[in-house]
Amino acid sequence: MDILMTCWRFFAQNILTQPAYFIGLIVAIGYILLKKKWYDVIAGFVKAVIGYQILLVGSGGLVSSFRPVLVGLEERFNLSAMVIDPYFGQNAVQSGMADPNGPAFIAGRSFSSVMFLLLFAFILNIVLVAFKKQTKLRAIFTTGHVQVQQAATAFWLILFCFPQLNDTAVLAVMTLLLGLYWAVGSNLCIGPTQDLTDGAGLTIAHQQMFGVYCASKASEWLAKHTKKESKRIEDIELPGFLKIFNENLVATAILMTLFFGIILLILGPEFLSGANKAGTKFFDPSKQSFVFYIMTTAFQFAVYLSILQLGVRTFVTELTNSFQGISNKLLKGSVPGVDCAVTYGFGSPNAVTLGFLMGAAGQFLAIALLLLLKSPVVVIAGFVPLFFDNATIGVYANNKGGLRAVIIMPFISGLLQVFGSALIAGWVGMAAYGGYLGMWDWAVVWPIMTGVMKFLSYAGLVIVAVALIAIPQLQYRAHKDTYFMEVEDYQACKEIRAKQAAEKEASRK
Ligand code: ASC
Repeated sequence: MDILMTCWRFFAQNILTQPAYFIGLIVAIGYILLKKKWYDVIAGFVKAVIGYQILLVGSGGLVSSFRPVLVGLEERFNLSAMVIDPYFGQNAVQSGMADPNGPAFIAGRSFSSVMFLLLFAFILNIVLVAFKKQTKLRAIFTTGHVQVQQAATAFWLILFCFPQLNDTAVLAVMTLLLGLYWAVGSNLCIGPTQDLTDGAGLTIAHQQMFGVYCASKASEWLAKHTKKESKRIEDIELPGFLKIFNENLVATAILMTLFFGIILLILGPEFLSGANKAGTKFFDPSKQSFVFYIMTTAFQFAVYLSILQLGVRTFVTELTNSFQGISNKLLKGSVPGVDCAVTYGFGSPNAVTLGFLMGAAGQFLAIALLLLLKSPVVVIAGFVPLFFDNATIGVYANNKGGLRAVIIMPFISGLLQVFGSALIAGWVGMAAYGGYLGMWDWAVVWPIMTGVMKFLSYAGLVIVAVALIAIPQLQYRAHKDTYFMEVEDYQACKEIRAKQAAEKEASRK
């Protein structure tokens, strides 16, 4: 037993929660099943791991180049409030557990069984997909780092609803709810993702899966029900000098220079060169002029975005090719669920930037409203929801509804992230510990689930679980003939659906 535990812990720590190695392992297993030569297996593993590591450099760079802005806004406006960010959320849960005077349902608890949760949820995920004829679930979740963050928040929310549960019972409820959420959410995004990537054979497994689905559907609806067509960003030919915005690097750099420029100018050179609470020197006037500092910071955004896309390109081809081995031999008709940043390698890169900016507009407006309305919980924007939710929603919105949808959907998402997080974190008492996860699903879907379970107790738990189980069944009902074909043979699925749509259109006329 001890040896088994040690092995599991080793696997969980080094692979399951490290998406780079997890994806690498999946690629290697896929190639082995496809009976590739040993050196091709090694090459595939290396490319997948390095590709993912490049993606991490890109996303890490984006986070750090944005830090002065968030730190600055927080201090300048004298906000002492809750940061919405997965890492702050995780810290808040830990502080709550460690605080003897904290809420009774969480104080003194410990959640040491997170590794078991990941194991059970992983097994549950595989079983649900293995029985896909019955469950209609087709996706395997591979992004362990977000599972750990979500487990921490779910632990708090579930104990808030069911404070009487002992450790084993909590683990059982979490396995059920999180396992279902992961399987159902990533399955929901298969359709929109196949459409976006033209059949790359993957889906997203992250923290805004329901958000992406809703935004895709709403964008589709908008495109169908408005007279004036809105083109996809990549199809818009800008006139005159605006042509330069067709080039992604130029567009990102210029938009970001304006955005950063305004905020960094408001903060001012003194503040950024050390006259802040922590004394952090973001900018060194003896080495660089302030104008060039602003330009460098803004341009870095375009730099890291390009790095991130390079990483995606490096590993996605390997993953798509090798997963054939798994989906043909081990888990028939399944797709891997990957980090949302993978979608930035598809569609228009300008949708990433614009989605982020519109999401930021929504969040900043919502925060201003909280301040004006003297809300007891004030939210501070965190970079991860601000960028990774809204840019992702922007990419999907653009694909289904063009530029107009990219302006609307991430903006609404920004509002929801702030208001939803303020409500739930205030209610369950997490706000007092300075952080909440804050990503779309955790600002919208989980608060609803929490509400149902808090008010209806165990009946609520059953309702939530049944609702989650019903979602893939409803998806299947909508496209019985092509539902499984969507992952098994996307091109054929696309043709059939196009034909059906044309027939429907003709009969309407
Ligand atoms: C998250 C989280 C990250 C980022 C990353 C985006 O939710 O915890 O580190 O998003 O996965 O690529």
